[in-house]
Amino acid sequence: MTKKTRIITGIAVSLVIALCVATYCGYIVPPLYSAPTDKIVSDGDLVIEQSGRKLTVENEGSPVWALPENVLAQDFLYEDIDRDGKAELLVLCWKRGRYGKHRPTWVESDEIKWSQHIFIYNIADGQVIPKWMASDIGMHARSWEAYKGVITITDTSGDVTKWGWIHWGLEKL
Ligand SMILES: [Ca+2]
Repeated sequence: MTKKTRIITGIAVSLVIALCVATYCGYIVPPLYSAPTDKIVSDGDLVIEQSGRKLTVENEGSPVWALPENVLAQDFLYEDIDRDGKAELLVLCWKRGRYGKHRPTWVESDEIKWSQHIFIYNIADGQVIPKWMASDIGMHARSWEAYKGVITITDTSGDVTKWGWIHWGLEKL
C-alpha cells in the first residue's frame, strides 16, 4: 500500500466512524430504538393513521391535519389523558432541538440534535388543536401504552415509569 493510498484509506475510515458516531448520537436521524409502527385508529368519522414517521388525521374522509414535516412520529395514542370524557391525540415524536418555537431566555440557540418529545392535541369538531407540547422529555422512551388515563413508558434500559395529567401537562406518578 502506497503512502497516498494509506492516507485516503485513513480519511475514508475516519469519515465512516464520524458518520456512525453522528448517527448513533442522533445528529442525523432519530435513534434505531425509536423505529415507528404503522397503525390506524378510528373513532366515528375520525381516522388517525401513522405510516412510518408520518401521522395524519382524516375526518369524514377528508384530511384535516398532519404532523408538521419537521416532526417525526415514533408512536401515537388516542386516550382521554385529562379525563374530561373526550380522547386526545398523544404523539411520541422527534424533532431537531430541545425546544419548540420558544426557548428559555438564557438559551441562545437550540441544538441541532434530534430529541424526543410528547405532543398532545385536542380533537374537536374535526379540528386538531395543540394542547400541550413537551420539550425534550429527557429519557429514551422505547415504547408506551395508555390505560385509563395513565401512560406507561418503557425506556431503552427497561425502566418503566407512569405518567398522568394532574394539573396541566404530564407529570410523573
Ligand atoms: Ca380528554
